[in-house]
Amino acid sequence: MKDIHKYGLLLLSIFLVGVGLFHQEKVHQIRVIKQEVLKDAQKRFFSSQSAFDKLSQNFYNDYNDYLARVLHAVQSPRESSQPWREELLDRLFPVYRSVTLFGLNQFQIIDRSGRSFLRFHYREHYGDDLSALRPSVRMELESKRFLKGFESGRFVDGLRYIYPLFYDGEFVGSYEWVWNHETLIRELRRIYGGRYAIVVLDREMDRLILDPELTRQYAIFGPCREYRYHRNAFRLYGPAFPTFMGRLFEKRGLCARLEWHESFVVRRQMDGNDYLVRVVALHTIAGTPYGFFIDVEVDERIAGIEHLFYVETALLLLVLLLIYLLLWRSYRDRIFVRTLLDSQRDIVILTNGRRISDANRTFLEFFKVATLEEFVERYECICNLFIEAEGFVGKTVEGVNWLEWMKRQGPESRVIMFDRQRGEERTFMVSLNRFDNTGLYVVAFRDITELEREKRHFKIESMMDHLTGLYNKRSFEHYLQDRLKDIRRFGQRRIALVMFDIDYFKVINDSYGHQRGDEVLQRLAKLVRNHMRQSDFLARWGGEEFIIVMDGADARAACRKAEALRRLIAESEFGIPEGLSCSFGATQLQAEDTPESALERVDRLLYRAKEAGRNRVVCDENEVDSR
Ligand code: GH3
Ligand code: MG
Ligand code: MG
Repeated sequence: MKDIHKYGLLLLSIFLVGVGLFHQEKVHQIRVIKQEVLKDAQKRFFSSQSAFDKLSQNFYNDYNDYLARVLHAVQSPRESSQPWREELLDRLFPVYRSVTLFGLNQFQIIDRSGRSFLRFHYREHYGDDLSALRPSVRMELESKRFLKGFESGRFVDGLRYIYPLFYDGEFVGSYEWVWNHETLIRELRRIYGGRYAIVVLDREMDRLILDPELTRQYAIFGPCREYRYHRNAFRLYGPAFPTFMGRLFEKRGLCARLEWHESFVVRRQMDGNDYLVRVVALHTIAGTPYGFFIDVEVDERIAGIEHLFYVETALLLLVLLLIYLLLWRSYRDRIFVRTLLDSQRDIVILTNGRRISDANRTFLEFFKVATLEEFVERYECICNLFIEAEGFVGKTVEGVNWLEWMKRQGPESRVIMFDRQRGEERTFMVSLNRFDNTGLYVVAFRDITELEREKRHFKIESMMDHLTGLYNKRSFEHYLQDRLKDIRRFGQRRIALVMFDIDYFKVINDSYGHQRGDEVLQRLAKLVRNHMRQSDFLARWGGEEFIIVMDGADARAACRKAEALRRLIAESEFGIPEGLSCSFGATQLQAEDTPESALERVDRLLYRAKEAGRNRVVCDENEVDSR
């Protein structure tokens, strides 16, 4: 009966497991999406550089040999380098100018010792030792290969391409192009749209910038303390952008996460929007941390998944609640039915006539068993406990199973079973109700023992005369009828009828009162009864008239018996001075007699006795005068 709690716990576990699975699925999907969008951001960032690659490559194809020749020439000891600088400027400035239209920010030629030979973007400034300042220049001197990557410089920070120059197979120097952050972001926005930023480690910048004053012009503080934007790149977005980025980054220690210097994606909710913040780690040419490329996009996919998770969870909860409600209702119904059954005083079982499927508490109590299983083990079928008796249904009736028989018999079937509690047989009235179409019946056994007893009692009561304790007129009539039937059925049987009436009883009543009259009637009844045989039937016919049916007596014997009674009465004491006498009529019953004819005859004889003076017996053939 604690089932409902078990089901509740089960449903709760299902819910928790379900939510766990949904959550796991959600986390997995979000992880996949984050990986995808991060890859996507990286791809965007690097594929947007292809235009710069192409420009650099074209320049390399067109001018590499020329530049190599010039560098070779200027580095021979006899030559003065200044005229060569002039020539390079003259010849390449238009090319440099056209590339700056595409966003190139720096073009510089470096000699084989790592010194700046010519800056197109700052022509007056040359000859300084770059290898001491920038690791990329040192790397170039060692590797003598094409290098590409980020690096901070003293004028420009950004994406740097370094091309080696060879003359006759001999390394003579290199040249580099730098595309600054603004250019990169412009290109990204041109291709993809969206909001991007590049932040650079503060220490990377400060270390190299020529003039501290330039630092302030050149960079402003980024979203986190150690990072800066380039002012020009940041100009693209207007003054609201750094505030927006700052607010995005101030939440949940995002700045701390930058310290790991790894790419990642986070989701941030701000101002009612879900943002995906994609952070791609950027490295310098030397492989050291440079900064980050940040791509901010309004998220819909992850929000959709989160939404789906809540919908799934809510649906699961709803379904489980519904199931619980249904279970609870059916549990309530079951409890109700069980309580109803157990509160019955009838024995109620569910059976197909052989096996009991269910039983109520009264059943268990009556048979003194703890469980139905115990009963089945001990007795198998309830019908094994039916006591065979006339008029009662037994285990089988005329070869038919008891239940079958009761179905045919209708509602009046009765059985007797032994009550182990009270140690007596009890009578039951059985009612059947079809349970389903599998042959199961709800069978109720109503204990009618008390009812039967009462019925019997009332029957007896209705047959007796209260005052004298003799049978009454009704009983007598039944009895007479039976006796007459016996005569007809069995032929010559001798049965006689004697009727007697108190003489002058009215006078007794009148003289001593009704009470005394009653006492006289009682005394007379007792007296006569005590002188009757066992087989004689004595009844009060009415008033002060009595009647006797004498088994085995013919007219003569009846006559004799009546005379004996008359004398006995006349000689007995009744508490009244004058004593008592009765007049008698006696006759033998005939085969053709009806109750009416027999009574009429005996009544006539009694009347004759009265007529003749009372206190006498008048018999069928001859009158006996007793006086
Ligand atoms: P008879 O010799 O002709 O039979 O005279 P009787 O007075 O006995 O006859 P009757 O039929 O005139 O009177 C019968 C009386 O019996 C009348 C009635 O009051 C009385 N009686 C009938 N039943 C009872 C009874 O139960 N108790 C008492 N005390 N009197 C009864
Ligand atoms: Mg009388
Ligand atoms: Mg009378």
